[in-house]
Parts: sequence; C-alpha cells; structure tokens
Amino acid sequence: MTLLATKQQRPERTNEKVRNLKIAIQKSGRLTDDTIELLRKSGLEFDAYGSRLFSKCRNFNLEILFLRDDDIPEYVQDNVCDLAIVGANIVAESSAKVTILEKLGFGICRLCIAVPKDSKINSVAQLSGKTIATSYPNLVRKFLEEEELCAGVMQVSGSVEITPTLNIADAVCDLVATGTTLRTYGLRILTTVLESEAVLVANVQSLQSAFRGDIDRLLMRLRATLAARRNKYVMVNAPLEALPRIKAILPGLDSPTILPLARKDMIALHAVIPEDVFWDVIERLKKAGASGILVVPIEKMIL
Ligand code: PRT
Ligand code: ZN
Repeated sequence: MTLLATKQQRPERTNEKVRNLKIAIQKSGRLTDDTIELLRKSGLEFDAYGSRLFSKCRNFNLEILFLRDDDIPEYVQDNVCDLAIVGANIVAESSAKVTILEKLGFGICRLCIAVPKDSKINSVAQLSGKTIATSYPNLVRKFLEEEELCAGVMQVSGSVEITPTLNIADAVCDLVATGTTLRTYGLRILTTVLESEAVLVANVQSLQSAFRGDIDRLLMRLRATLAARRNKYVMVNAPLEALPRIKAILPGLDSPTILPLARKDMIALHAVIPEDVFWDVIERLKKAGASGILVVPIEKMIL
C-alpha cells in the first residue's frame, strides 16, 4: 500500500556500488541553521540535533554529514561526499577541485583587507613591505600576486582583528559581514579581496556518475526553494485604462496574468516580482493607479 511513497530512485549503473548520495554541511557554526532550513524547506526530512555526525534523509536517497567547514572542500574533492554546502571563501582558500553548482544567498560576507583607522596605509599599493595577518593566506598571497605587491602574510587561526593592536601586523585580511567587529577593533576597510556566500559544491566525478540523476533532482528542489524566496506573488486591482502604464512597470518580469473584474472598467493583475526590486515596483504600481495590492509569499517556484 505504501510502495509508491517509499520507493526511491537508485543509481542507474549496475556496476557502481549502490550507496546513498552524500552531502556535507557545517556541523555547528554560522551556516548551520540556514543550511538545515534550506534543506528542510526543499522537502527533505531528516534529524539534525546534538552531536549527530550524520543523518539519513527519510524521503530521499541522501545522507547528510555534519563536518567542520574547513574540512569540507577536500572531503568533496576526495569523494568522501558528493555534495556540500559551504562558504565560497572556504572553497576559494582551499586548493580542492570541486564544482560550484549554485549560490545559495545566505552566509553573505566579504573578505577584506583592513588597517587601523589612523594607519598611514591609504591605498593597496602602500601594503608593500607590510605584514598582513589572516586565516586566508592563500587568498591573500593570490591577491598580492595579482596586485604585483610584495608583503608579508602572517597566518593566524583566530582573533585576526587584534593583531594590529598587538603590533604584530600592519593590516588584517578577514571576513566582514556587518562591519561591527572591524569598528570594535578600530579598523577600516582598505579593499575587498573576495565576495562570498554559501554555495552548493559537487565532486567532479559524482557529476558524471550514476548519482547525476539524484543530484539533478536535489538541485531542482533547492532551486525551487531559492527562487520562491527571491520572488513575491503580487495581486493588484487597477482601472482598465491604467493597463499600458502598469505593463510598462513590469517589463522583464514574467508576463502578468490579467483578469476581468465585475466592474467592467477595472481589471486584476497577478505578477511575480523579484524581492530585490519589490518595493520600487509596488510604489510605481501605486502611482500608476493600482489599488488593493495583495502580496503573498511563494512556497516553491519551479522554472
Ligand atoms: O567550526 P567550523 O570550523 O565549522 O566553523 P568556523 O568557526 O570556522 O566558521 P563560522 O561558523 O564562524 O563561519 C562559517 C562561514 O560563515 C564562513 O566561512 C563564511 O562563509 C560565513 N560567514 C558569514 C562568516 C561571517 N559571515 C562572519 N561575519 N564567517 C565569519 N564571520 C566572522 C568574521 O571572521 C569576523 O570575526 O564574523 C566577524 C565579522 O562579522 P561582522 O558582522 O562584525 O562584520
Ligand atoms: Zn572553520
């Protein structure tokens, strides 16, 4: 009776060991809650609590491994897992060969070089001959090479921001989100080395293996959840004569649905509006004569 509900797709190739697809996520840190929420919103059912190191999805051929984020790129490269959700900064710093499949829109931060507020260093060129403390030595060296600069790179594993105060570095290179930490330590941003957010990465061979089907199915679910988050469904009423003006406000978006209303001189329009232009579009719709504006969240958006 429950056969249909429980039957799960197996890798098609018979000579490949039948195992679950594996995804690594951060065990405990800044990305953990958002990652678990994204996976659950995408319809995956699993337990994630306490000191659990892995969890099997109840409704998808997927095993979730909970790991320190620093280990994740190498584990994906070495096929300990097929997929992972990790900061793009961690992927870029590691030399692991993995494929980035999707940007996930959370864990947003940037890797910045910062100097003390009263420092005489006011340009990137003035970093020449100075010492930069960082937990991202590879990215800093790459940046210096690109800028054709020679500067010392001091690797520290934490409390990077304190190093100028201790007189052991002239500058720091660390992640910045709100900027509060830099302000607390009296530092100012000189330049941005890398923009980062959480990304879904894959093992290169897994993408060509019998797991490809399951990876694509998972990717479609994640993308549907992400697209739903990035858009709103808007319903407005408007006078029929305002239709050309209203349509002009919505170019580039999906063509709106236009419905007649009981009053012959009025219409209803339904449209999907991207979150980042949402308020701008709403204000312009109002000015164009729209009224009774209803905005509803989208549960899933499959493109
Ligand atoms: O234990 P594990 O090794 O897994 O975790 P971790 O302690 O190494 O990493 P964690 O949990 O701190 O961060 C995980 C990921 O979150 C990072 O790799 C980034 O991709 C992302 N992320 C997003 C951030 C920040 N924002 C962030 N603000 N990671 C760290 N910070 C730190 C930053 O290092 C600095 O100390 O927060 C401080 C700055 O924040 P603001 O808001 O004051 O600017
Ligand atoms: Zn870490």
